[in-house]
Amino acid sequence: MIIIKEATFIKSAQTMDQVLADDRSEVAFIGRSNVGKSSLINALTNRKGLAKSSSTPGKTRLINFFDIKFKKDEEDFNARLVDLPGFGYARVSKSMKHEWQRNLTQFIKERASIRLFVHLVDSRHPDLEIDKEVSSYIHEICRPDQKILVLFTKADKLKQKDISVLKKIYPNCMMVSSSNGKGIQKAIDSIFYSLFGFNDG
Ligand SMILES: Nc1nc2c(ncn2[C@@H]2O[C@H](COP(=O)(O)OP(=O)(O)O)[C@@H](O)[C@H]2O)c(=O)[nH]1
Ligand SMILES: [Mg+2]
Repeated sequence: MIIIKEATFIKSAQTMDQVLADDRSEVAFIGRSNVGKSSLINALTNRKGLAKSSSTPGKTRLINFFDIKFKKDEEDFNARLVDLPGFGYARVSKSMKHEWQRNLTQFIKERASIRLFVHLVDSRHPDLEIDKEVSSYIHEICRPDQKILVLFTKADKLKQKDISVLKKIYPNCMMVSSSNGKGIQKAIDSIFYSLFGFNDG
């Protein structure tokens, strides 16, 4: 079993010169405001207040860094979770062309240590234009040493028939719920194997 045994908030970078040195394997979380990013980071790390979750979208903080330690078979593996608030929003909104949004795009494109992009999509609204744009963007910039994982959030809100419909359209989709824990262990495993390259399964 793989667990995240340590998780520490390191800092929120407001400007690009505040970002951490890229010295560990990183997981970049991308998704529109309110999709459940902070809640998922808390669920994955099993730390309730680690990432601040709220129903009001926070747009001031730019990039949040959390250092984590996985444990598998008595061995420790260091990694970092990078929360990118409002990334998708920044990309598609014409009215938001501030410099930091260009910087954010540049960060995502040029950050050497990102090994995995986790794109969060609300399972109740899987076909939003903003998510299509984000998806095509990350596929466009994704390097050979990087992977992309799509997680459908808030699975607890779906009825059985909604789940069947989603699975028909996205046969291998991973659904998670930070509320009831569904899919969380699978997501941890998937993130771990993407970062550290063991054979999955
Ligand atoms: N039912 C349900 N609600 C969730 C889940 N994850 C997050 N939420 C709620 O959705 C809202 C936004 O969550 P948050 O994690 O702050 O989203 P963020 O803006 O993407 O960081 C909050 O009111 C959460 O309580 C989930 O798995 N199930
Ligand atoms: Mg958040």
